[in-house]
Amino acid sequence: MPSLRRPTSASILVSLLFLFLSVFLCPTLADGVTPEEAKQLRDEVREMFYHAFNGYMDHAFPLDELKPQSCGGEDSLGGYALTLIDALDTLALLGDRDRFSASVEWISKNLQFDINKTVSVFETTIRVLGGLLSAHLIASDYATGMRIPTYDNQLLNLAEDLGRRLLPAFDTPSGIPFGSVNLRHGVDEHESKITSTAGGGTLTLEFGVLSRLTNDSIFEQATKNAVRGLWAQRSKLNLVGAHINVFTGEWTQKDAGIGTSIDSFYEYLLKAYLLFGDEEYLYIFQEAYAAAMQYLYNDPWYVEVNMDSAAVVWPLFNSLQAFWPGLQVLAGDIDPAIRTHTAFFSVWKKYGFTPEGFNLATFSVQHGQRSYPLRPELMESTYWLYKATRDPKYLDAGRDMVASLQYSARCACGYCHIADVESHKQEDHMESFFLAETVKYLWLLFDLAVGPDNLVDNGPYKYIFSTEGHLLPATPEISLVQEHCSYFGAYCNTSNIRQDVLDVATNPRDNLYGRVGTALPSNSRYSDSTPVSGFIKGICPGLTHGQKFGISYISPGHRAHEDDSRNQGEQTNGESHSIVILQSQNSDYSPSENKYHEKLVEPHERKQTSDPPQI
Ligand code: DMJ
Repeated sequence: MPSLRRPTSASILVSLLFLFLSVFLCPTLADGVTPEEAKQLRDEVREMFYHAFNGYMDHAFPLDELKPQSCGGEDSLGGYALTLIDALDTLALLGDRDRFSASVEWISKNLQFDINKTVSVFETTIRVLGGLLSAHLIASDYATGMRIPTYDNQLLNLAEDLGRRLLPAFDTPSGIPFGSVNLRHGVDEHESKITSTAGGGTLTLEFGVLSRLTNDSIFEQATKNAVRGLWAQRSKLNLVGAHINVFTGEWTQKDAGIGTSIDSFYEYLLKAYLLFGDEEYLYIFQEAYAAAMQYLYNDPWYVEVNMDSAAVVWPLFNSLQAFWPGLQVLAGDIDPAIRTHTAFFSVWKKYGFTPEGFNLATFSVQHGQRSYPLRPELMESTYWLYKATRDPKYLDAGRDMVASLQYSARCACGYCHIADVESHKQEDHMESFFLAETVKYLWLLFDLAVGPDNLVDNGPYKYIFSTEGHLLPATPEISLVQEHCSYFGAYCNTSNIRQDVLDVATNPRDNLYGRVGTALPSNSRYSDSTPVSGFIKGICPGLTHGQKFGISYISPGHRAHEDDSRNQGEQTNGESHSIVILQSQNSDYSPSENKYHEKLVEPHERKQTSDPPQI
């Protein structure tokens, strides 16, 4: 029986002392992250980066990846200093001019892709091609503050060479690429014809940027065909499966979900639109996103269902799903993002890490999916939600993640995979994405809290993150004027556009960034009389903040409210969320006929209408 004795004065004194100590001496233990602590955490994350980066450079380089426990290295992808390439733009983001330029110089002199290696098209694209392109765009541009004076497009040349070596993979009847290709000999005779949806549908950003930098549309076209090929095989419910035969178009794995094998397919639909302004991607994203929210979302979790029947097949959280709330922030769908992040973070809190699989029926770690291979997805969503809401609880979450990594994953020469989230047993491996993404998003989170002074949050361009966390800037060269003209039809109509805008718009050498950019191509349908330009997106009067800066999600039921707010002028919450305007779901899209695409990109049609179309 518990004692009911009255407290003695000694015990009261002890309690008061404890209270004093906890309030005045350790404020951060019980409270949220203070600004001073955010600074310390940012610096701690920077130190984490260097512990791992130096460990890689000292013990593994030029092999692909570090074995952080045994302080060795391994060639896990193609044998071309993968971790260094993947870490390049993080070095630049951290302002490490010396290591950034030394690394660019080494890669320029030593890297070559004429090797007899069969590599994953997806991994090579997101890690190597993306890493090279991002570093090229930083190293070649004064505005980034990290320009390398001696740099002469070496990384772009390497990227182009690599891109051409990957192209044979796209030579399939469906346009969906083979999963692997030999960098010297093309596709192996016995190569598997089965590709994952993420593998075939997460190439558009890197290949699109490559096309725009090299003025060769072949890369962009190949990856767009791949997306069209995948989307053409969607089910009646607008769901896609996990694996597909690239010759027959038949799904060999029909489980639809937002995680494993599919995740970044959704991500690149939206981001390709945001970076390139190509509305075909937006349209597909809207349909795919609406279906995901209808059939996969089980507030606040997501399940996997059969793509035809929507019957639940796997009531599982898998750690790759954790990017989704971040994507929802970009899509402006914040409320479900907040709830889902809270749920996903509760799994992290329970174990100190997220296991690869967590069973939602038993609320326990899924058998065989017990590891945490240093994945970045939860950090990524935490950064985006903090950026959108400035709710300090996301800083607290980030602090917990840093604490787990420092306490349980840090090892002799870097950070170790966690083999089992319950025992925290370490494994001797460090994926290159730890430096490309995991640490990058944590650093950005705390830097944002300190008052951002970094390339992404305070730099010269809007940046889109690739799925590997690589920074792809919306420069005039990449976000071509021509594509963004389509915004003209989406949100503005001729009577809405101020005359001064028209005057400026007729001079294609001016652009959103106030510097000379891409001139309209001579064959452009806008090059003669049509006075439109990319920056019209930001200038039509009466647009909401979200409409000016991106896209934002509103359900059809909220349409009236959105119209009201447009009439009442801009309503900002201080942050530039993107807005997806969700369109009616009965589409007549047919990739083979490409009817819908033509409808979307034909601005002349829409220019005539007085109201913004309901897209
Ligand atoms: C990374 O290579 C990318 O984020 C990819 O989209 C998913 N897998 C890893 C990180 O978990």
